[in-house]
Amino acid sequence: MHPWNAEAVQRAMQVYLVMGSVNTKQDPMEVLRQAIAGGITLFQFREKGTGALVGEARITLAMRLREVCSQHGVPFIVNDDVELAVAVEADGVHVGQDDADAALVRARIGDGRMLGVSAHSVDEARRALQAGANYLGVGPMYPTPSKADAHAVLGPAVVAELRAAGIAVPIVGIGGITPDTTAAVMAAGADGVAVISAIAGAANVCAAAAQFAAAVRGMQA
Ligand code: 3NM
Repeated sequence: MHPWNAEAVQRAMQVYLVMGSVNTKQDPMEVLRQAIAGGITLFQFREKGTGALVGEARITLAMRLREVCSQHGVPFIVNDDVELAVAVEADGVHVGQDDADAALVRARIGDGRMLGVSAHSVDEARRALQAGANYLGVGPMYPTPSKADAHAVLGPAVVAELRAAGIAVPIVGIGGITPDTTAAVMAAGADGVAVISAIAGAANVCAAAAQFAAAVRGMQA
């Protein structure tokens, strides 16, 4: 059976942690372990921005974080680097609109890995689905401190717009989301929330992840 059928992908979207070494003052391994203890459902390795690791150090960190995810049965996705994803046997790849062409990524990774694509409109969403995306990352929901080149804030309304246009694929909202705003993102039709700073930058990572998990589950039928 295909490991990433829509139901499995949808479940993985619920509390989707995105992190690289620049997103935390703590040891990323420990942050990931704490976040898993708190209930995250997927991890995306995103080693980007000022001060990001490169070369061997980046690959080594990816391998270590991948191992933690494997130990706990948490899907591991690599942001915007197909070769790294293949090298560390990641469960998938996520690409933005300015990254590699989604159809080429799908061709490279085959059907066994998850493909996530960022989309900001119905048009981008349709093209992503044609390229073979398993899920869409939609944002920014709110102003974000974590992405210098973020798109203008779209708000949860864009998720409702995608659903109204008949886009039924799993959607994860991203950008400035907190436990308090999670309900609004879910109510608009998202399957979960993708978060950097409110989890990776929290003093108590486990508690922060658990707050998101409770907020997401509170919104499920
Ligand atoms: N992508 P935080 S917003 C990586 O809108 C990323 O596509 C975004 O970090 C998008 O939870 C974003 O700290 C940063 O706001 C999310």
